[in-house]
Amino acid sequence: MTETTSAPAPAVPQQRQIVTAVPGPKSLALHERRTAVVSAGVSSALPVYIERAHGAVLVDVDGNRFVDFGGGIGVTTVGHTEPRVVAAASAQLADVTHTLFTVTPYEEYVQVAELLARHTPGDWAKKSVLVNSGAEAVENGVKIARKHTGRRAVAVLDHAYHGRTNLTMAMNYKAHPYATGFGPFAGDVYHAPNSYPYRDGLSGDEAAARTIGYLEKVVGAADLACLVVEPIQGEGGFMVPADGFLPALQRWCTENGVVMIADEIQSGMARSGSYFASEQFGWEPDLVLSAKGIAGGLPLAAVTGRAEIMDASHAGGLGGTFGGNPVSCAAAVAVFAAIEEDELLAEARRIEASLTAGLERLAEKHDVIGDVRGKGAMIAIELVRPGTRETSKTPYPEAVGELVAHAAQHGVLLLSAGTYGNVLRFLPGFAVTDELIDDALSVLDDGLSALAR
Ligand code: PLZ
Repeated sequence: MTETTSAPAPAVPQQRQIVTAVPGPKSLALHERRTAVVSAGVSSALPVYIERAHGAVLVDVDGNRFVDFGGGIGVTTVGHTEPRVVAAASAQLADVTHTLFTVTPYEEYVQVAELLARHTPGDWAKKSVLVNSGAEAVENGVKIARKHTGRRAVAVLDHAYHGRTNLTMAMNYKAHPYATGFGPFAGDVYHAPNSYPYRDGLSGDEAAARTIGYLEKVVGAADLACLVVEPIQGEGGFMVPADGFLPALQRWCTENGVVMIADEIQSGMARSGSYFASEQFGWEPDLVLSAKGIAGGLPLAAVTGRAEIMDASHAGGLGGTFGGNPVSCAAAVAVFAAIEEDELLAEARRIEASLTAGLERLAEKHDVIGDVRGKGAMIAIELVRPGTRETSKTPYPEAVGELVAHAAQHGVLLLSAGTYGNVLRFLPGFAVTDELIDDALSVLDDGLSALAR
């Protein structure tokens, strides 16, 4: 709806409150209109239509308030409608909305590249290209690595998720729902074993040896352009790799002239408690991919890395109409400033401490919680069938479905994840207080008790 006046938006109380059925009547009416005109291929996890959002809370058209543990899948890390982000983007919108950097450039793009050079891991000269989406960053990272190495093959890890474009569909682990029926797919993509301590029990060195063994035998280092890895796998289920796994892979890549790329699209931009999660594993990637949280909700993504690799492309080889849009860039500059001013890395660690302590308490009580894992504001539980926690660890996806639905009915927005659909993930923005976390965990506790019945 178009607002013609600029009356201040009403405050959004930072508490959950459910006043209608979920979805409510206005959401149901909108859903009917949507179903007539929006492709059935686009689904919605929770079809409540959101009218306003601030901090940690979403308000739907029926006046229900949800405490948001999804953040639009890890995007609104600095909080919904963060005032500095809104102000910077609004001012930029009025100054210059678009020119296309590859036609006539502007300072905000350069500022974002400077900030990325400063905050991505590694103490070397770095350059960036800005694009629109995570998948586009992955595509460009692969293009750049291929151009730099003159090699063809791309390797990824089992349980990975990298996007929905043609190349990235081939890079994902799960066929369904991402790829089924959408082929033919890009070739020369190889899926190597990952590190999944909860299920493989391997040390970092053992897991790395297994991955490297696969790459050497099945792909051959001489043909491998890049290895693309999420330091903490996102859609796959928040697998935190065993210590030493990522640095061992980087060493092997460096020795073999392979570009190692960190897909930090979900784990980056302060979410994990450091600017980029790679740092926490002692990994300094050749290239880093950012998106999601970088611009506080506006579309922006980046490939950043070693200057000599980033400069491999001929002039004109990289670009795109909307890549590095000035409004998104201005928002990103404000996001970086908010991270510094509000010491948000410490906030991410606070959230990690509250969430993991609370979830571990729930795990003592409910034996369907097989594992509690993650870093910063990126924490998950993996659910296993009753009585299998000490034995087969049999995935329990139905529990995740029931818990997500239970939470939504009580005003808590949670997301599922996991190759087996049995992971419940928490991706809150930093505006979530310890009180809101405890409150959400009490809702989850009730949901877990209801499962057992
Ligand atoms: N790499 C690690 O998490 C996006 C997908 C939402 P885009 N994850 C959320 C959906 O169902 O489409 C993601 C990611 C990692 C790449 C991507 C892709 O980023 O901005 O969605 O293209």
